[in-house]
Amino acid sequence: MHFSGVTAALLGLSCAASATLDRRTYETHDFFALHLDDSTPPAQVARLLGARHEGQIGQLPGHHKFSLPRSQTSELDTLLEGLKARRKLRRRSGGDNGDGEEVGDGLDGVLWSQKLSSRQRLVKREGGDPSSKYSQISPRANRVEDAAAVAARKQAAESLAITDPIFNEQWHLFNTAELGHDLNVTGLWLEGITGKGVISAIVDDGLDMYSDDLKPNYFPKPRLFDDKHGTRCCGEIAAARNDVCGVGVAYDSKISGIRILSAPIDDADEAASINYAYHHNDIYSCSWGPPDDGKTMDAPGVLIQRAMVNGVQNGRHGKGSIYVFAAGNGASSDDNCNFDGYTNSIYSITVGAIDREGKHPSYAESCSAQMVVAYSSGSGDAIHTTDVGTNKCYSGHGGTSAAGPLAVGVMALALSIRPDLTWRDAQYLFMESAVPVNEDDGSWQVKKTGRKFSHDWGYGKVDAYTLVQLAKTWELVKPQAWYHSPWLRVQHAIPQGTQGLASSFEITAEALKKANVKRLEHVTVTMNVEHTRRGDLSLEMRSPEGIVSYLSTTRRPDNEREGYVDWTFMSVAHWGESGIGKWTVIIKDTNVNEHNGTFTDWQITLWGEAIEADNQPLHPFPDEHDHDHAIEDAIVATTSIAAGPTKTNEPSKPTDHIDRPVNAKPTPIEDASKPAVTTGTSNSTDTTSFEHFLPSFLPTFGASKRTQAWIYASLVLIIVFCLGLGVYFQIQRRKRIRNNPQDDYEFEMIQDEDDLQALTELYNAFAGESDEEVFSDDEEGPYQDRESEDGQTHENGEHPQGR
Ligand SMILES: *C1O[C@H](CO)[C@@H](O)[C@H](O)[C@H]1NC(C)=O
Ligand SMILES: *[C@@H]1O[C@H](CO)[C@@H](O)[C@H](O)[C@H]1NC(C)=O
Ligand SMILES: *[C@@H]1O[C@H](CO)[C@@H](O)[C@H](O)[C@H]1NC(C)=O
Repeated sequence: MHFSGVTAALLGLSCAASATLDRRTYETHDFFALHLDDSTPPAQVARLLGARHEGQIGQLPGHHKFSLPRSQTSELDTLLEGLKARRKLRRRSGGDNGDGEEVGDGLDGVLWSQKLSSRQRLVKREGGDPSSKYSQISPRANRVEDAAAVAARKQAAESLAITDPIFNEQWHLFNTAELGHDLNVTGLWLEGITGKGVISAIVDDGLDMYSDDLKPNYFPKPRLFDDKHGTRCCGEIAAARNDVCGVGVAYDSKISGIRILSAPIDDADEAASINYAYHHNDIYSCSWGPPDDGKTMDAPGVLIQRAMVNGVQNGRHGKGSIYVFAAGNGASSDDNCNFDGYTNSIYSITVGAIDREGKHPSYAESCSAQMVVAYSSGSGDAIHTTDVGTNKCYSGHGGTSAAGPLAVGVMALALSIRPDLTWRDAQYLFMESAVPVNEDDGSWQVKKTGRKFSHDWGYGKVDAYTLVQLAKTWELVKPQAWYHSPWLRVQHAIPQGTQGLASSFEITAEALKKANVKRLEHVTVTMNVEHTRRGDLSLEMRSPEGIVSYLSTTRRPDNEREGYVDWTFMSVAHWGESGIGKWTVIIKDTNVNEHNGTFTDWQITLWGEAIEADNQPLHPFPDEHDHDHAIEDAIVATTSIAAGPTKTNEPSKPTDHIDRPVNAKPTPIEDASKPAVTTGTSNSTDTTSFEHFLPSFLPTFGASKRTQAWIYASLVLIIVFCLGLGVYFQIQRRKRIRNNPQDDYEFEMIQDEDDLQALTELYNAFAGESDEEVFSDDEEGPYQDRESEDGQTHENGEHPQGR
């Protein structure tokens, strides 16, 4: 597996490629994704559309990628519009199960469609280059080491035969200066718990297979010039115990690299990546996300959301893939991890940062979705780990990027002794074992269970020893159950200033029992707010138990002229509560200015552990229509103007928490002021907008206003769709006659060095399967997961320029 192996690999690639390669890129082609029902073969659809079937999308059953030459863009757009319109129609006439009318043209089995686009949407949560602000460390020279601790570390290293040259610099593993500020992991190693048999996938910019520190624990992928970030993250998790650099937290565990950050990719590539080899990869370490600029509010698309649900439901043979995400580095730009659809997903474990002196680093974002913190840069030091190069180390790894992989390493240790833990057990273990820090900084709320939660620290810092001891005897939790409230209608202007607009909903014991929910885990709130400046808004949620989640905070850079559109916020702060009683959300517009808005409606979902494990179904895959609702169907929520505590945006420093509520008894919202709007649950108060929906000369069919609306909208859609499809097939027919199939990019050959280079990256980059094969001389063997292989290439549309 050295140089000759790699050469052979490249040759192998180019040979294999001559048969399957086509350099279809976004420059020459459009790509689209379809979800097909079981009875609709993708080949048939491809034939019908004159498109090329590019293959199944990762592990998503029934989801396929297709391509068409760029010259047919407008026809493709027409087609996709038509498919959408027709599904809308069927949903209305026959419900979600698609029992509506069929057109019978062979496309009735298309359940979902989306045009794909290739872009570089995600950023690393650390500048990968040495000029990064997280790497600019002015080392503190005057740290005083504790003699007894130094002796204890020496003894541990000797017992464990650790001779790695920078082990003594790895304060995050054993801190001899700030005692207790480390992962507390050496006791586990002494018990022989080192991560054997567990594989962590680093979803990043690739990693360096030539590093002598990673090679022993590594599923090979060729190295690329910008793969420093992934390499450093890998080193933290699984750097080998040898004479190179330091050791990883789980130094006998394995790592694999899934490369997504080096070039533009589309949602299908990303979906495939996070399900890649998902029976083998146990943990997916993700130190990236949408830009942390304090103005981006971005969530993964439906395809990626589905892949995540697919991962937790089917990965690891049904135990569930464990996704760990870095919380984000945007705190100094007022960013908050609830504006990021990856970190605020219930399927991910969000890890923030704490520095070696126990302080909250200025970059580290806070939010109600943050579960724990782990060590990273700050107070004049950073994480010391492996770097790109055969024997190269790095002492400036930082940002929340560096914190996430430490939590991954700890979970790898736990899984090595308890491979049966589910994705939710992993979350419980982090939460139950986390150690609260800086408990008097005013950021902590105490729950009835005695457990404490802080938006800055989550449930506390990760302690490897405590977590793994707990894992040893951990009783697996019952399946996940959930309760969705109805949509709750507010439709009221948001006052400016310190007063907020409060809206409440009562959840009864019966409702939760009926939903099979025993106790809470995550709580999500989806909401619609219209506002002319999003950054002015802040949102808090109060549980029946009086625990407050700050779901969103004000953001100075966020000038977006819209409020929250079907955005789902998440909180882990209510974990363990019963959920029974009144839930209140309070939205505020604390910037008194010309920008104002209206709180339209909201929906709350309580996720938790099932009462009865039997008969609890899995949650359906997310759908683009999950939040569809007519405002008339929303029940009118109890709404009032409330004073109440405010967390707008305070920089995340412990000293900034003085005016934060600490275990404060909740301000009685109703008492705070007079009720401003309606109280009650009537649902027919405001139908005037619909009275005038139809011009009077049109027949009403004696149906209700809403039904009339559906009927007319449906008719329009049918007409549009039929026209569109007609045009499309007409054009297709002409194309097929005109085009010689040989010209259709089926077998474009590699022209030169540059193409070969691009090819290598292409195969390596996006969960490509083929390189596993060519590297199979590795003694660990390649992944054996061949179940869903379909020989597809993972096209990423990247342009080799500038690399
Ligand atoms: C909503 O309206 C319908 C029909 O007007 C009525 O039967 C139902 O009880 C109402 N629901 C509520 C919650 O008031
Ligand atoms: C760290 O682990 C040891 C066992 O090795 C345990 O006794 C100790 O309490 C832990 N230290 C802290 C600070 O939690
Ligand atoms: C916002 O302000 C404008 C101008 O002062 C006013 O006309 C409008 O009614 C306000 N809208 C809301 C929702 O408060």
